[in-house]
Amino acid sequence: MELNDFLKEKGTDEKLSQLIMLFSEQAGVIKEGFLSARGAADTKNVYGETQMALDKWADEVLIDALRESRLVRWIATEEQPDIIEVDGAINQFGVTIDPLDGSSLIDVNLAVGTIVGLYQGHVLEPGNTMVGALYILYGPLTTLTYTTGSGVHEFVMGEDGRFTLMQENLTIPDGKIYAPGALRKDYLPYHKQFIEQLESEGYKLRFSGSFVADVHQILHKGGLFTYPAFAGKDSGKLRLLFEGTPMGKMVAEAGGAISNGRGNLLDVKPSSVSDRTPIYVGGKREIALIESLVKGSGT
Ligand code: P6P
Repeated sequence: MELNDFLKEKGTDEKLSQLIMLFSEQAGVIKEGFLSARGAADTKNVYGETQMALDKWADEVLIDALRESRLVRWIATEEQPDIIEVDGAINQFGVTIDPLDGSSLIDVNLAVGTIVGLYQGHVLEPGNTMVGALYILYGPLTTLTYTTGSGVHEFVMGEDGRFTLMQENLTIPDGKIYAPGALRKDYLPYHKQFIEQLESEGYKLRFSGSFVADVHQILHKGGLFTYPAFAGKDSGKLRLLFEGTPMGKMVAEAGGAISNGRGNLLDVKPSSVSDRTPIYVGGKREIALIESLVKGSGT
């Protein structure tokens, strides 16, 4: 079944369906760009990171498409310093976008992706207010996974650029994969104890450097992704709005959970678009373990 027909069959809000379809239509455009707009650009984003030409290009493609459609009122992206308000918006949706998460991996042909958070209004709200989330993963297959609060569903892009259903009502299984970001030498004591506990239980390390790809693997095979707070960086590395919240919404809808170590990350209200956060995302068992270790550590 094609994505559009599936959205209709599920009785998805018409305007929200149009927005999801818009992103699905950009997937082919971005994928084609991988062969042309490569190599680092000469600019830096708000985080001081060199912007890959592809990051900037994909950001512009998505922003232009959203502006032209007028389907959203607010657009926040990881590549833009400020939230964009769309002139003449016909809906009140807000979207948060990481246009190409893991983009530095394109040069070594590893999977990267576009991460999108969908809000009924402004985007500086807790993740549990989202009306949905989606990500497009550019790997051996190009897939689109979305939720609008009624299950998590995965589609695969065909030669014609259209997405057909691959898996409905995806749920995170029990599994023993862990994706540990940050340097071991910088682990805080409770985090070191957590990682050692997982390793003692036989968890296998799978970390690619692309958050969206690593979380996708854990969504399908079980386990946990973490990019924690670490020595000198209480907020860790990853972005709350563009990485943690949308992928956390997805995993939570699939029966997992996301935490900053102290509690549900989806309860956190962002203070700005550039907020960073420690992230633990995956199975509820692993999340309960880290939260108990943090609580017991008194930090
Ligand atoms: P490190 C990519 O730059 C990213 O934001 C995430 O996709 C990924 O999980 C993380 O950073 C990788 O960080 O420090 O291992 O390079």
